Amino acid sequence: MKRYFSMQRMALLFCWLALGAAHAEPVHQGTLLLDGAYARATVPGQEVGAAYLTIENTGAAADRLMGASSSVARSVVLHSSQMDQGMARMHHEASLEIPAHGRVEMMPGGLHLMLEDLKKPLREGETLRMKLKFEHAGEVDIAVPVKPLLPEGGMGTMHHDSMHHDSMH
Ligand SMILES: [Cu+2]
Repeated sequence: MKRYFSMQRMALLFCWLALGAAHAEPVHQGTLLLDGAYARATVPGQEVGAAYLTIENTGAAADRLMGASSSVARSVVLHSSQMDQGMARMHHEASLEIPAHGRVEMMPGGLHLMLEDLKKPLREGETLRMKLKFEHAGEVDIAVPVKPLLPEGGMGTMHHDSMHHDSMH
C-alpha cells in the first residue's frame, strides 16, 4: 500500500516538473504581473538568444523596465524590431515603459530581450533564470523556460545572429 502511494506521488511530481519546464509560473511583484516568459533554443556556435515575456501593470502609476541580466549571457539588453524596406532592424532601447493599467507583450518580430554573448547554447527543456530591474517594482527574478526552435523562431534567431555579427568577439 505504502509503495503504491509513493509511486503515485512520484508520478505526480514528474507531471508537475514536466509542466514546470513548459510554462513559467506568473510572478507578481508590486503592481506588476510577469507572465509567459520563454526563450528560444539556440544552435551551437550561436552567440545570441532571445527571450520574451508579457508584463502587466495593474497599478495606477506607470513603471519602467530599466535593465535585465542572466547568468547564461554576458549581457541582456532590450531590443525592438521594425521592418524597414523589407529588412528587419533591431533597435536598442534604454528602458521600457509599462503604462498604468496597461500591458506590454514581447514577441518575435517585436520587443524582445536579447541575450548577448551566451556562455553556452540554450537547450530546449532547460529553464534559465533572469533578473529584471524595474524603476518602482525593483528587482524581479523570473524563470525562463527554453522552447524549441520553430521555423518562424528560427528565422528570428537567424536575423538576430546576422544583425549582431559585427559586434561579436
Ligand atoms: Cu535583438
